Amino acid sequence: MRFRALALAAAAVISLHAPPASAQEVTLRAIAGFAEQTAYTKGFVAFIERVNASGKGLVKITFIGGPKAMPPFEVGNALKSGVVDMASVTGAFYTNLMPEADAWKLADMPVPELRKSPGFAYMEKLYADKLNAVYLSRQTDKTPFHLYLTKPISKPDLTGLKLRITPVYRDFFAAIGGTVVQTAPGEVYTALERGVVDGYGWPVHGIFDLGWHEKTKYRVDPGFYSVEVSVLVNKATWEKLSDAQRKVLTDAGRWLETEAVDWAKYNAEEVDRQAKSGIETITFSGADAETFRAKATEAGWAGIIRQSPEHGAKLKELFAQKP
Ligand code: 173
Repeated sequence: MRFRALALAAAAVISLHAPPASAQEVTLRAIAGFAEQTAYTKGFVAFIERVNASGKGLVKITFIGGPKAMPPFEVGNALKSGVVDMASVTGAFYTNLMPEADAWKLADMPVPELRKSPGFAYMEKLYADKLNAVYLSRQTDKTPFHLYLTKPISKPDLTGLKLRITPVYRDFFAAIGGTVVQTAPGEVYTALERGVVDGYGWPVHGIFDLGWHEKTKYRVDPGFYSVEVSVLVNKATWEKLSDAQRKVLTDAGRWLETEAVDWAKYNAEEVDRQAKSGIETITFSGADAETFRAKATEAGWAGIIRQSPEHGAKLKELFAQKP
């Protein structure tokens, strides 16, 4: 992996010295934090194709690849340092650099509204300051996370269970008694197969893309939080672009944000597909459902504020304000 990072850095240096394809055309190098068969990376590739078509002669994006090219938890570093110019990634993968990014999960607003909210502007500034990045496009909307299990539970209590997590789920699952172990998505299948974990956190959609349905027995309802996957651009790269080049990226970013995928429809299809493949639903209702969701929110904010007291408290206040 270290060798790959070096190879990427070397390629970045070489590309600086290569003659440009045309006087104005700039080539940007893009990486994805999720595997190529996921809806996120498929959407990102569609965005890249759109940029390459509409930006001909102005801007071209080269897609380097997903987690096979770079471990997901290193994408933030690569973007911040400029080893890559652009990334499709979720905040949970770069909390080492910007713990506040994990707070997107707690913004309970549809994306078009969120974009106009005061919390969004505050986050944009944190991206510039902490990740040296420009926030271009939010890929996901209207999507909750869920707890998936290989063993049944009857109440919101994970005592005795070992769960695969990322920072998204850590404080919540621990708050309701779970033992947590962090892994990249690429290690979940093996962890389930070997019985190293009894379950995992993941969005309502996507488990078929990675084959996890084969090892999953239950989905716990209700879901919690909002799934965030976004396209980010290195700030120095962005600042070197002309207005016309930025417009190509911004327009394609808006398309990806609002038109490319109907997430509500995709999610409903995935729930259906899970049921058909034999995954049972464990549904909490009444007080149990309320406890489950309230603990998620409470533990989620407590975790953000613990890691970033000042910005965390501010984001909690701002994400409660609609535009
Ligand atoms: O890996 C994860 O479970 C995770 O944090 C995540 C975040 C956004 C979309 C999909 C997964």
